[in-house]
Amino acid sequence: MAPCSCTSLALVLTGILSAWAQDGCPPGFSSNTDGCFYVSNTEATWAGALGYCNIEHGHLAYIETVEQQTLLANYLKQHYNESSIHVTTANDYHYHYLHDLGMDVTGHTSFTFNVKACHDAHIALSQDKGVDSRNTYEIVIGGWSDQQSVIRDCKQCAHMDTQKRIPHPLSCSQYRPFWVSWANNIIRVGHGNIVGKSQFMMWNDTAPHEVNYVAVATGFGSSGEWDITVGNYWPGQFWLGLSDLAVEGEWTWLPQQGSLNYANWGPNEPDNALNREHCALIDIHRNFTWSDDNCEERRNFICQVDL
Ligand SMILES: [Ca+2]
Ligand SMILES: [Ca+2]
Repeated sequence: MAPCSCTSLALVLTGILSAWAQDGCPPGFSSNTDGCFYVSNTEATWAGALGYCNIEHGHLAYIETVEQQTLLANYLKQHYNESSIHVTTANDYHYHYLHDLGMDVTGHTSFTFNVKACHDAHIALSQDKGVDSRNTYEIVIGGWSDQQSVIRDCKQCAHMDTQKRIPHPLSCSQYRPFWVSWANNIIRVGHGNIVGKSQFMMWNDTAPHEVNYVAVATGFGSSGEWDITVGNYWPGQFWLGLSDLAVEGEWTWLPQQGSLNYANWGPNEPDNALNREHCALIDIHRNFTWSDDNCEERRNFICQVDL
């Protein structure tokens, strides 16, 4: 049995819980003094998110004062939680289920991890418990002597995506950070611990299966140490109703067409990177500051219904 130290942490609650009741709001919305709010744990393009909010006769959230910024940031802090476990895997290609180690991925669509292994870090995303079943995605990072990474549509099956251009993604002596996501039936793998950033493999499964179990393994000459974390929001960046689509650099709250009297942009934002960033989001990973981003990217979002 591999050693396991299991910890669970919830971010500090600093909010004004009593400000959020359920008065007169659509199902799933919480109310505060500014209206009803819905925080998505799914993701959509900016236009898609706006459409979702419109169905509830609302709009993407406005943050027009420092008080509104504080209230929304506190709400996100209160509802964001993550848990972490440590896993040791031997050189035996034996899969260790996170579920058996106290980590449940049900309802999640991603996780992040730091792994120390010379090569051959394997991750299985399975519908049922049993990586030998057909309903398993198998991800290999740093296989083939740490020269190649792949996504397979079952254990040891055909390669659906291959990445050979990043030699030595793993290290025998250092932990390396990665993320894996299966949101919207798209299997994605990236560097770093911010889900959605620095992606290096992707497979859009046209005949997808659910992911209810995650397991990790090493083998083929390598053992491994893993620190694995799941959080409830993916990717933790939330579209706001703020855009400069109409006139570059003129940020406007839509559809109200209010001008920007208060802003909480992060460092060097908005930067209109690649001339393609015309929609604004609030970022849980950047101290709840705002960034401009590509409107076509899929992000979490916050809907607001005015009472
Ligand atoms: Ca822009
Ligand atoms: Ca930007």
